[in-house]
Amino acid sequence: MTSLTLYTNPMSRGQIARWMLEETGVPYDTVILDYGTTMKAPDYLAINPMGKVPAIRHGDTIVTECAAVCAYLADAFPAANLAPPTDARGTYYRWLFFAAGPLESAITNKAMGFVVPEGRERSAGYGTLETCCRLWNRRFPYPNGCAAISSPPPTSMSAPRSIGASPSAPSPPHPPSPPMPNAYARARPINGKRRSTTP
Ligand SMILES: N[C@@H](CCC(=O)N[C@@H](CS)C(=O)NCC(=O)O)C(=O)O
Repeated sequence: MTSLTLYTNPMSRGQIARWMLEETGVPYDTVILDYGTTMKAPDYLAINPMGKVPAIRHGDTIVTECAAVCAYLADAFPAANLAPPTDARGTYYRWLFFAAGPLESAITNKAMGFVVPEGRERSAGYGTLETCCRLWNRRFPYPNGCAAISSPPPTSMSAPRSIGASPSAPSPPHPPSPPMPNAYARARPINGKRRSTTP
């Protein structure tokens, strides 16, 4: 069988790749890298010159970038039924790239305090964080979605934590959730264990 390895750190976006690997149902190895040391060492830079996680190696193929890893795994393991048929991928690609591009940039910029100068939104790929979150929540109306950043000041420290919001910011009200997509429903460890053959 072709070898499959996840390079990650438990406190990282590597958990996105980990989730997808679990969904495939195939065994894989895990290599845990430490920030600033093994992640920047020559051995790993040969795999991902960015010195970032996650990355996967599948045989001779290396894939980096969470969204690319997810799309690659869905294609590499079609029996897991994780992607729509190729002639019906418009919506799939649209939101996969939306999450990896505009939404991620908007959230990162917010977290780091970068502000798009007034009137320059048309040149920023994500426009505004508020627009990104509104569209995301409209398409995926689940609790703890992407919170409107312009929400009023926190009223409760126990408010649910939402993507792109400060931990104490209250989430805006959401409509009742539709049935969970299959991938969410199936995202449970098998027999309480991950499929990784290494930690
Ligand atoms: N665009 C990349 C982002 C990867 C990324 O920024 N990973 C962080 C951890 S969440 C990292 O490895 N940081 C280590 C560093 O830059 O030194 C992806 O989607 O995979």
